[in-house]
Amino acid sequence: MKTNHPHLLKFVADAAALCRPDAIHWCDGSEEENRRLCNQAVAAGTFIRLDEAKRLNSFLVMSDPADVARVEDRTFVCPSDPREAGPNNNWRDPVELKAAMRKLYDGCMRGRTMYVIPFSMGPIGSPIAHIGVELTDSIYVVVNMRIMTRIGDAVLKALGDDGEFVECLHSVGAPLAPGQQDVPWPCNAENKYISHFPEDPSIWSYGSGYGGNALLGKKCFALRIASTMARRQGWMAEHMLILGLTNPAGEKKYIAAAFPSACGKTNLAMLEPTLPGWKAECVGDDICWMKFDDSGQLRAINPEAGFFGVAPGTSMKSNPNAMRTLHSNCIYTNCALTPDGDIWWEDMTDEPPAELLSWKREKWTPDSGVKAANPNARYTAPARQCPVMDPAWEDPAGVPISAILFGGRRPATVPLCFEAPSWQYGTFLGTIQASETTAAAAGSVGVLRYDPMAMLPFCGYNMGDYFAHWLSMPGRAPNARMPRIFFVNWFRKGEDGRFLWPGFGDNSRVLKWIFERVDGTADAVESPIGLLPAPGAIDTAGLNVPDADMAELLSVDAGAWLQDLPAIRAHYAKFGDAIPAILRKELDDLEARLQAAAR
Ligand code: OXD
Ligand code: MN
Repeated sequence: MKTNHPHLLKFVADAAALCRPDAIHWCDGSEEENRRLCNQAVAAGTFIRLDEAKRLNSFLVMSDPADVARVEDRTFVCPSDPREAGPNNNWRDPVELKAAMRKLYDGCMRGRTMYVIPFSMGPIGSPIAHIGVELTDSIYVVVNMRIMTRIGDAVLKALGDDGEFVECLHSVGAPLAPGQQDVPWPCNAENKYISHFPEDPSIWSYGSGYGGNALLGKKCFALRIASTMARRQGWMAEHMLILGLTNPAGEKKYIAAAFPSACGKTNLAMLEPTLPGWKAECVGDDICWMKFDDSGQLRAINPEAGFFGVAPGTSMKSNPNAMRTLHSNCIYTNCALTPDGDIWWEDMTDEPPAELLSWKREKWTPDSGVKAANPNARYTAPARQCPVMDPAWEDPAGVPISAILFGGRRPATVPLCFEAPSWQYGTFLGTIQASETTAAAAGSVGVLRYDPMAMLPFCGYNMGDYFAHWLSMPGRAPNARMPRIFFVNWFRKGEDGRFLWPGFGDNSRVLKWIFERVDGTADAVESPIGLLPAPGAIDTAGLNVPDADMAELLSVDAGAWLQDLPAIRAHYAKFGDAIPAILRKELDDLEARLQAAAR
């Protein structure tokens, strides 16, 4: 046995007694182990090995069509008191839910192996990192966790005999009778549960093998459970990318940005600035943990070690650095297969291949009239392969954060960028962040949904209390220096339906303004919603955006904002008394300023 950790040994023994796997395997995280598991998954028909010359050591997996996205309606947050979970979460009584789930787990790993995955969220040993242990009956989960986190013996060593860890139990919920032939993607589509017990803390996931439902380090631990730990301990667990930006003089600042799912976080995290002399480097594309250092500076780590990126739409045009990350050692989920053993997804190339095997394992041609890849198809890629990783991305001390960005997909109303004059108002802006929904979660696409701080599906407690936690942060450390807060919207459209802003690498122009605002060298003008870039303050040299579009991008239509207010008030009303009074006052003040401007 590699550990004497009594709590860990009991966790494994109890889970084994309940789930009754045929075997237990403690993952060491080695290359050899990974190779063996991938070969096993190929033999089982779960993984398809891609052409080695094109994508070395890489595999395609096609899931059950009933298991392709996070299932928010089957996601439960279960503190003893439902008020703690808040209206943003599905609450179940923890005692009752555990009893119901124990029945499902009873014998659920028969005919399978239970893998024990010790994992670290964040560089092993970092004061900002935390450890979890996931038990799973899915090889897909092991192989993906190995890319997305740091797993194996080194983590067990860091845990020692009494280190704290989050218990994560996962099963696809598909036991095998003796001699029963397995299917390529076992799952239990009718009985999915993604359950969080913050008071333990533990995560119990059942029935789904898909990404965010099954790779429990990601949304379940690093956001839902970690947000409850962060609240208690005075730090922040956020749904944010982290990037480092260096100006032509060689000065560097780190920026974190919270955008709802599939709003281009990965593209921004790996952006190639179009502005000469500016450099952007990636620390992380999805999750950001921030703690104060002794000087009161908020420092951030990316708790993950890989990217679980949305594949469709990723191309040499939209995100060349993501494409350059995908040469080897990746897992592709629900992408299409080319006849020569490569993968493809919509918009990867201008011209689709003449023939493909679709993610549904059906013959596909451009005339098929359906998508070749699932809209939520994913690549799992080691972060270290990304050519623009920041030199400090694995620094255990984290990187100092100078600015936080909020944003979403807003075809109208919200300008290209503006700044909050205070942490309090910036927090308020985060609470009223909204975006059009996308395919990252099951449900309808293209509907405006309020997604405060991009955390609506990921906050592990009452969001009203989460807002209060944000407001409390400046008081959580002596000499706290809070990052400046900005709001951005790359998705503004003209009346003719065209995007007004080119986006992608040109977003560096907005980042430059933000960088210089933090430095105190860029100009801004006051408006009812915050500080807008002064005319000419955004560097548009060499950019082909007509002046009229630029003016529209940087204008505030008070009437349009006023039209949003009833929806914002309805959004606040859902949280009742939990909304801090300070934020209600910010909303009233905003309304008064907008009314004055509209007069
Ligand atoms: C993700 C998401 O998968 O936010 O990152 O849905
Ligand atoms: Mn995300």
